[in-house]
Amino acid sequence: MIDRSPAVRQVTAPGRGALSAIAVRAAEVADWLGQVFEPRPAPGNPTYCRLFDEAGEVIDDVVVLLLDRENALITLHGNPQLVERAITRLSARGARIESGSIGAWGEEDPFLALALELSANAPTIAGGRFLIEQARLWREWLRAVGSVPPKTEEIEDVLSRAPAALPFQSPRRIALVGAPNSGKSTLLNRLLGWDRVVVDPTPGTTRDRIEVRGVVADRPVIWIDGAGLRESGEALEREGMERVLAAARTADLIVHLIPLDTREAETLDLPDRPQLRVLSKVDLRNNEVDEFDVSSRVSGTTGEGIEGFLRTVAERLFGGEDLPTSVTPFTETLVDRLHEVLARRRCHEAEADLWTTLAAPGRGGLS
Ligand SMILES: Nc1nc2c(ncn2[C@@H]2O[C@H](COP(=O)(O)OP(=O)(O)O)[C@@H](O)[C@H]2O)c(=O)[nH]1
Ligand SMILES: [Mg+2]
Repeated sequence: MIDRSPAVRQVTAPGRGALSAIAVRAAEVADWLGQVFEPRPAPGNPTYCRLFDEAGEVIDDVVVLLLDRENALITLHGNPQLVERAITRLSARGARIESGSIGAWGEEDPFLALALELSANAPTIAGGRFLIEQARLWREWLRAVGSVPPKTEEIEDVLSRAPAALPFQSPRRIALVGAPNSGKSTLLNRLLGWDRVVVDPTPGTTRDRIEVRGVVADRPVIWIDGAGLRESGEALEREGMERVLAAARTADLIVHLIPLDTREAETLDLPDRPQLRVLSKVDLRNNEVDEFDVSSRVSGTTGEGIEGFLRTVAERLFGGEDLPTSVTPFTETLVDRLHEVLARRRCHEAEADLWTTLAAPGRGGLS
């Protein structure tokens, strides 16, 4: 006999991740969750809720998705202590704690299993919610495709959104480059919201290469900081410059900082990668600001221009800040599958089997 008493289990791998997911099963799960979450989760779209402890204190802001009348999925921040508190709280309300990872979820719904797996990379709840919503959109799209294959333009349209979602699978790498003292480390600390890197007026302070995870428009990114680039410099500094250039050669975006106080836009011999020229230290403003041909103007010291800078970065890397609300490929495999369909069409070959595999890819067939 199936045990119908409430049960809870962690579905993302235990340990560090930006987000975690907990599955809950109970008869009339919305009512059951309504005892500890506010507002009460509603069917349909994922609901933003707060989880309270016995004392009425907030444990975490979470997203609750009701999968059906009995099953719900809760996405919360990934801190293991929060996850433990949430599970303890639910078990105190009578839920059995089950073990096991995604398990059955993967067989029932490979898109949801994939979205959950990737949601551990999502740096914000909105990012996690986007992925879980994508699982539903893909399921619906593929159901419709089962009867009428989409037009080529529709597939191309879906593919055009891929840059908005692929960073959840592989975070984009952004290299901060510029002369020594151009304000790279100050900008990075500002972007991260804490003093991760040493800042000093002595040129050449940052020597080793630093790679650190950050967030741009709800997507995970990796910021790369290191030695400033200049002609002279001792051996140790030159070694540092080599490391920065090596990272820049494979970066998805190079951010070239040109400090306002140098009074001349330097030309650096940078690797041939997508590039943004950014004027830095704009708080030292004078009348010459408009002489520079740049995409953004920032001050790491005052924070001026940071929002515009992040918007520009999001446009270059993701096609904009907004997370798409229609079906979007969120893994390379999904992109490849759709390209295969288009290739078959060009050769006038049958494509039905590709859609069948896409709709029922089996465990791990999508990642
Ligand atoms: N006024 C002003 N000073 C800045 C700004 N950014 C950095 N600095 C100063 O410039 C010096 C070098 O900054 P740092 O971030 O270490 O530059 P890096 O060598 O490119 O990493 C330090 O003295 C910083 O305080 C800024 O936006 N405005
Ligand atoms: Mg530095």
